[in-house]
Amino acid sequence: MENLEQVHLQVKEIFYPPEDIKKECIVQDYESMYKKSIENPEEFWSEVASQLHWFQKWDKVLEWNFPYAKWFVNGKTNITYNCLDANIEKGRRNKVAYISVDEEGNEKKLTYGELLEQVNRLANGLKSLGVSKGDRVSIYMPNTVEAVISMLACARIGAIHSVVFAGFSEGALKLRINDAKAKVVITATYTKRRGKKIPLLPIVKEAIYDLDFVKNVIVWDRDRELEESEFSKKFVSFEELIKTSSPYFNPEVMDSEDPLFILYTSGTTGKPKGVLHTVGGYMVNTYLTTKTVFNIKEDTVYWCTADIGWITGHSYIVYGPLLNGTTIVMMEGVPVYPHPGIWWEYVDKYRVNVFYTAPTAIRMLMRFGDEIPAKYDLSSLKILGSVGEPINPEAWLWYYKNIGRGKAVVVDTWWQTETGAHMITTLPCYPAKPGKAGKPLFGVVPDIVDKEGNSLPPNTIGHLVIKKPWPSMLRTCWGEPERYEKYWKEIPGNVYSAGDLATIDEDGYIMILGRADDVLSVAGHRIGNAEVESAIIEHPAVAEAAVIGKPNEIKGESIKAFVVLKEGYTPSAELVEEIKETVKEVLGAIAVPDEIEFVDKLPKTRSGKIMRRVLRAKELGQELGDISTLED
Ligand code: 6R9
Repeated sequence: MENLEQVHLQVKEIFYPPEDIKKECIVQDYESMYKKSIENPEEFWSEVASQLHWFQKWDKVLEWNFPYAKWFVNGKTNITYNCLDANIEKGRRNKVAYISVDEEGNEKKLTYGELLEQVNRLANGLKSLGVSKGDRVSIYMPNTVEAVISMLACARIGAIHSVVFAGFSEGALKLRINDAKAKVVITATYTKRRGKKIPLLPIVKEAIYDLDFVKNVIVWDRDRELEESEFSKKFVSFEELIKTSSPYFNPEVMDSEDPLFILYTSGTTGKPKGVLHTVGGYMVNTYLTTKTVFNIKEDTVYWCTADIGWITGHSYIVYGPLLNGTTIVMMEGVPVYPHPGIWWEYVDKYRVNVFYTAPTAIRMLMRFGDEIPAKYDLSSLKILGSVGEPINPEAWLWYYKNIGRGKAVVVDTWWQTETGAHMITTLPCYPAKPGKAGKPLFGVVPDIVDKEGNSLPPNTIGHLVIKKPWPSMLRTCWGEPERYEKYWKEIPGNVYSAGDLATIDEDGYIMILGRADDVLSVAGHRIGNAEVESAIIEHPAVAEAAVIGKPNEIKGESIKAFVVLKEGYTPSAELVEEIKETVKEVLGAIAVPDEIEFVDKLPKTRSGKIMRRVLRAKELGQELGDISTLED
């Protein structure tokens, strides 16, 4: 199996949490708390959910009608009540909720009181445009607090938000707006990257020009550069809407199982899946995991470097930390601009205690040398999180030594868009093993199985499955229930199949090795092989394409495409550039292949399926494996 080399790379050392951190841990006794969550889930989850505000208490914790789950049945709440009003009731009105910074050191601070007011105003604004409960709103925004306000305003009125990463191009954006049939799109004139303005509004205009169901576009005119004439009945100003709407709004009473958001993620086909999360279970589990994994205290300063366009941004920049009343740093920009110490400069400046990032960023920053972080006072750090892809022991150790200075713990959190919240991770109260994510979180029952669903012995590579429903699980795929059911039917035994390969050791630590299916992980971003292939085929010269991932030191994987041209076309450097440009237009820069090779034909099965596995093995000089189904 691929990735086996990683198994041999593992560090044998075990890292115990420093005494002062261990003493402060919210969870002291993981084993007994975990045991309770499995043996007595009703009681366990009731206790957790009771720490939050409900307009009406649930009748039953779980109704499991395979493969459909209802959590906190008949409970009524609003997640924004818990994110905002409840914090104010607890005396946090003047506590800073967000410090939203850009690359140039410009910051915008918003207290819980101010955030509530802004959210209420935009909620009223959305209502005035005719948006109501159940309507979809697409959000295509920079990674700033304005994006958070947009998400919360939707949740406040019960509209379903669908955030689209602002790095996606108009093709990807259009597909998502169209699939969700969004009534309104919220966007900004631009986002900033490496000191440059990257326009967003023109992309939205192009994406929606023939989508009649989009009634309004709300535009945050960041530099007030738009002419009067650019606003119309359709295009409304974000700032005006906020300014002219009332600051009071009674949150919509939501059923626990009402939808909260859709987030599109890559699967094995060309079309991304609209993962749907609902209010109650997602709220309870993002609250609990943020609190216990990051050990949130009243004075914790927390920074997650993700983008709100991904699930990590949803659960751990917005909902989880707000539900815990935390002070949250968020940044617009890249980790190396204006200099490769910018993150550490901000950790130092804001005295960040919890820092949560991706292995690809760590590997990139490592390359600039140990002297860069050494210039800053990073002594405030207590917990260092990792997410998005396996963290190789080398990067783990660098993070631990050069950022945590041996005085902070590293938590490697495995989870997915579909799981909504952390599933497997080390907790700060028990020792970590570099390269291994750790043990299951509360209520999570994982197993490593073969394709037939048989449990495998320790240290054997198999498929990672989850055997019981959990509160923040996806409820369906938007408009495609059969794709949802596939997660539970892929492997026999009524288990959720994560699509990852993993092993478990004799101490119960799980190590994730990577995807088992045709999904790439490029710089921690999930990209479907088929998605890139369909984008390549949009180029008029291309007859067929196959895409594989190649190991890459920094990005985890890089994309290589094999392309068959149509009759009459000859390979050229210009064609390579044109094809790359096509992918950039259709999907966005993150999906552009690093390498394109022209070939005469692609290896296929007799039924005509492209065997990417064969291409990959050939490319990497590995054994071809079973090729008995190969056509010729
Ligand atoms: C949260 C997020 C999910 C896929 C997942 C796996 C990989 C995420 C990981 C990890 C190893 C970790 N993944 N965290 N692999 N160790 N700590 O990334 O969601 O974008 O849906 O990706 O990412 O392959 O299946 P998402």
